[in-house]
Amino acid sequence: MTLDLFEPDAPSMEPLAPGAVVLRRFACRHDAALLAAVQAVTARAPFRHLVTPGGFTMSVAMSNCGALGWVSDRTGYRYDPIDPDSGRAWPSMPAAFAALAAQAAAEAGFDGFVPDACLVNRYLPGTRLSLHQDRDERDLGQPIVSVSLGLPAVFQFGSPTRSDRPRRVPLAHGDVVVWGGPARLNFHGVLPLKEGEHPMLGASRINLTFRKAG
Ligand code: MD3
Ligand code: FE
Repeated sequence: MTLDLFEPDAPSMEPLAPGAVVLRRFACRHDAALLAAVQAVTARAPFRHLVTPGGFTMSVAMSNCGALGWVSDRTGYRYDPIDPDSGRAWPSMPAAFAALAAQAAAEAGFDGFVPDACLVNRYLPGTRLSLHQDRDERDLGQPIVSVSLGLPAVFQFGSPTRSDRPRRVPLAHGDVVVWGGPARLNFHGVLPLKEGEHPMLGASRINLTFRKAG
């Protein structure tokens, strides 16, 4: 039996709420492969700032891979098989992405998770994501797996009611969170990213969210 005290960089599991668990550092040993895959995806589907139905330009820059991609414009939010910027299908989901997402979901008790959409979010210092629910997916019984890479961020984790004050959860490079069950419709967001320098990602944070959208 090895005590955590002797292995501060080892992965660990931290329950957040019923249906939500943080797998600390779960993706660290795959970070180089994941970042190479992000480069390949965003070379074909470059990061862009989407506009909300209300007419605001999002500060997060986004791309997608997989059969479906999440998009927003003046007409609303949707999952679309076509990248509206290129008129072509989104890049396919890299094998390393799908494998990591399925392993993390299984670790959290969701066996057989097969994502068909991966939203790639890029944060630079000052970028934030305001409190929202993820409810555009067809089957809300399916979990969402999120992978944080690069600079640390403060995640806001609320309840299914917008007015409840959210908790602050720090998320660092390699942390993976699985959200499902009773936590699936909880409000959440990301506070403005602080300045900093990450050895692999410089002054940026990348978040991957894996979904079974269709
Ligand atoms: C909690 N992204 O893309 S991932 C998003 O860091 C999004 O880029 C954030 O929220 C980011 O929609 C946070 C964590 C996350 C994703 C889905 C959830 C938390 C969730 C669904 C339900 C509850
Ligand atoms: Fe979200």
